[in-house]
Amino acid sequence: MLAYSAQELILEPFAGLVFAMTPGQSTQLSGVQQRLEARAPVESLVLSVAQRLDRKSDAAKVAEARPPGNREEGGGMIDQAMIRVLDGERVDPPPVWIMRQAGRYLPEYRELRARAKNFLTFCYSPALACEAVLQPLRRFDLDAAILFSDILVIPDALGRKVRFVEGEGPRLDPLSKEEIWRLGAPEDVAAHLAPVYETVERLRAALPRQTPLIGFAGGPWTVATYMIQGEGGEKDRSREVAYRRPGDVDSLLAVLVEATARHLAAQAAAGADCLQIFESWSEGLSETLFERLIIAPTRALMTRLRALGAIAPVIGFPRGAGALIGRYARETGVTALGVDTQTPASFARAEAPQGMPLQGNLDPQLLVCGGRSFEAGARRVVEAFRPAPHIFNLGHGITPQTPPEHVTALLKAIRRA
Ligand code: 1CP
Repeated sequence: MLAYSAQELILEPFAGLVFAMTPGQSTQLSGVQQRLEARAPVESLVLSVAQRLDRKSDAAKVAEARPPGNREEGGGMIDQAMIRVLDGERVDPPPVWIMRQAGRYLPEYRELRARAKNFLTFCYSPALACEAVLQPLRRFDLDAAILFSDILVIPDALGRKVRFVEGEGPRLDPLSKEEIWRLGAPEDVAAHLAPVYETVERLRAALPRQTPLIGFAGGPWTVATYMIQGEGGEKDRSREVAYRRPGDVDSLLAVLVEATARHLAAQAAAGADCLQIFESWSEGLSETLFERLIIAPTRALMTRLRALGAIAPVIGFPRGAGALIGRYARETGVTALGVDTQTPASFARAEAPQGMPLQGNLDPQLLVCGGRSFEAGARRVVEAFRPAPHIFNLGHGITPQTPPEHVTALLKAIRRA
């Protein structure tokens, strides 16, 4: 583990990139910096970074081989409807996946979960994690699979203690001021998370080619709130810390940007077809804080991800961002915008850049209820996003109370819309 001290840590906002560097770890990044200074062509920069980071060269090669919207393999085109939408095409009926589609609402998931010692062991067991991903796909005709993992594997990989309390959710030891400077090196997270990439590789081999695999990570601020408070929720404490100790929080975000970029790039290199950033705690921020804690770190994350050679489309999901979703959509560099339950589709369409793919946003509680009004609600969502390129989803994750047969009814309703 690498120890940061306040004197050693330099925050280097350079050409839109934010790097956390210590003298000991700066060799790799200073090479990038030198190339930028020498104004090397962007492609050669991307390739040289890619070649030096194991697996990344694969992603760079895919960049040349993959025509937009499709993967080419053995001379044949692989048509993935969701990837076509992410490339800007309107597809009718829209492709569908469901946030948290693997999980506690499925009895077979609960049975599988009981087999693992704890939740993180589950996430780091490729056989169990693959099974969790495939369970909802066996039941439902979904248009995408999502990796089974969690946003809190990043704090775990950075050396923080993460535990999942039955019925309560995740708990971490709140990060003290001093501990912010003693986190593990963000460059090392991919080694710790190797079992996750093995899961991605196995899934890509197991899934039908037309089913895209979604990789994911938490947004830097969302993960930071768990690390600062020890539990979820953009509660008052994280905001207070952001005001009182801006240097500490900005440093934490810089470490998370680097760690998350590497984690997402490794998922793409292992075979993830697209990526989602879950910024689940975007709510309750003033415009000034939103700019500092969400927009700037996400923009740095996107820049870094692309510099690492990952070309996969990225869905940004700033849940609770409200009136600020337009700034998020325009300024972070994400490919597509995830829209939460309370945001009207018409507002998202007006605020996002023309033609940006949108994802969302049926109320998960309506899916719990089922029945006629739910089917009409699902069709209304489809209509409301027209004519934008649209991926149908819930406005947040499916809840454990949802009867699985309501998902079957949902797919039917959308495909009749
Ligand atoms: O014991 C269990 O089974 C715990 C339930 C559970 C599951 C199924 C947790 C704990 N995480 C997961 C998997 C998970 N987490 C996935 C893959 C499953 C899928 O989507 O099919 C994903 C994408 C996540 C992402 C995640 N974890 C988010 C972002 C999405 C969201 O809901 O906003 C967040 C905030 C977390 C933290 C977390 N992990 C687990 C829970 C219950 C929570 C949320 C708790 C809270 O509200 O603070």
